[in-house]
Amino acid sequence: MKEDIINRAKDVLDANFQEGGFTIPSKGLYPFQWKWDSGFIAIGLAHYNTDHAKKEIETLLNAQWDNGFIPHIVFHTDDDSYFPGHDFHRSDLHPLSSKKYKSTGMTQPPVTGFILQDMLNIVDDKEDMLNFIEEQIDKVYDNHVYFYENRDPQNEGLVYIYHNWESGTDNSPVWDDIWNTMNPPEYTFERKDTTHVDASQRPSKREYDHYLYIIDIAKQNNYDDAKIAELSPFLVQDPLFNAMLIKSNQALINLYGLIGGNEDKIKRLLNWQSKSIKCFNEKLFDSELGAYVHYDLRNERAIRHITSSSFSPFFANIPNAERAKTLVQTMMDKFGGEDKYLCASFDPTDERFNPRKYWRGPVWINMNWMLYIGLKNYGFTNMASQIRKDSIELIERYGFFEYFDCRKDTGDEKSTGYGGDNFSWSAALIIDLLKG
Ligand code: 2M8
Repeated sequence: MKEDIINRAKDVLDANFQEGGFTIPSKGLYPFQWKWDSGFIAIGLAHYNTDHAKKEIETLLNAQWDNGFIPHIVFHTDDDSYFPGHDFHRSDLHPLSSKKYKSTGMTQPPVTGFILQDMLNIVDDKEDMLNFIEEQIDKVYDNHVYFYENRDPQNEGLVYIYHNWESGTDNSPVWDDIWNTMNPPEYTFERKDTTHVDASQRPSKREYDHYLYIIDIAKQNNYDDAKIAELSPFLVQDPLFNAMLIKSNQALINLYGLIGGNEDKIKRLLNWQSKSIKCFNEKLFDSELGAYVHYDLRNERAIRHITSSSFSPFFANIPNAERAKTLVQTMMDKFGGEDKYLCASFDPTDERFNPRKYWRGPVWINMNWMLYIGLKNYGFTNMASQIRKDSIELIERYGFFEYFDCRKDTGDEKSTGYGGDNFSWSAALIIDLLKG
């Protein structure tokens, strides 16, 4: 059974690998290279095709801008089956954007640092992988410099995102609080996603108006970070994004340690690290909810809802032992129970929860993978095993879908996985969970 899933997962990844040396997340729905997808995909590939794993990361990092920024989508081809495409995003407006690759002018969670370390841990030929890492690591370091120098206006050690697409958790109910502060124009455009996936599983047209409007403001200012910090109606300190940055900081410290030299960089990373972890714990933990929450920097208030991102600090070793216990209790009370698969992406007890709509409730394999590793490292073995078991069961039951209903019994005989099928990171991370 285990070998069968691994073989099927490899088939998914191989079918999604493109001539240009990158892997699309899902055929039809997502025809380009996405930043955090690439990272998760490289982990799966590292288990059986090191060349493709390296290529995946190299291709992504080749599209880096001269200011260290790494975009969220790299448009390697002129495929017009996705909206909004490169002609809407217009990365060329930024003076330091890549001249060679068209991309978006926004980013995604900074996973690449810890991915490099994971790749090293997975492969047999450590020397070869360490050589590769030595070639690439400064690009990832420069990306962290970019974040701390441009995305932290109050010098807190916490970076902001200026768009919900930067979070990776696109239509999370958390963003509803921000949409309530905005009134964007009605855009006229042709949705492409809903030709591949039922509209009930995707964001609404009105949500897309908000998404496009934020990009328009950034474009009017040529994607200038200082202007975005001043003007964007969306400016959020996201626990998931910052946890990924902290996890990647630590990986860079470890990897530079193995490579040798680079004392100045290690010193700078250590400084960011202690400041970031301290502020993360002081500012983003909500003791009444017993969980970490998002902070709306534009409107200077916490967004008090619990999501799977609320538990991502486990992955980056952020909570102390006492707080970790509180966090697990919250997860068990609200997200757990015999009738549910772990871990819903949004609090199932909240009225905004929707079990089948994208990031408003369904289970995502990348989040489960992170939570599994985090909980295991903290010694919450039962909870970690449950998440691993549930992830494998969902894939066995439904296939390599993009997301899943967390209810074990939906009362619907036709119940299935949701979103895109043959979804790359679901395949990649199941390989890692099964081999780990
Ligand atoms: C989803 O986001 C894209 C926009 O970036 C979309 O809906 O068109 C998200 O789930 C995101 O986290 C993911 O990276 C991307 C590709 O899988 O799809």
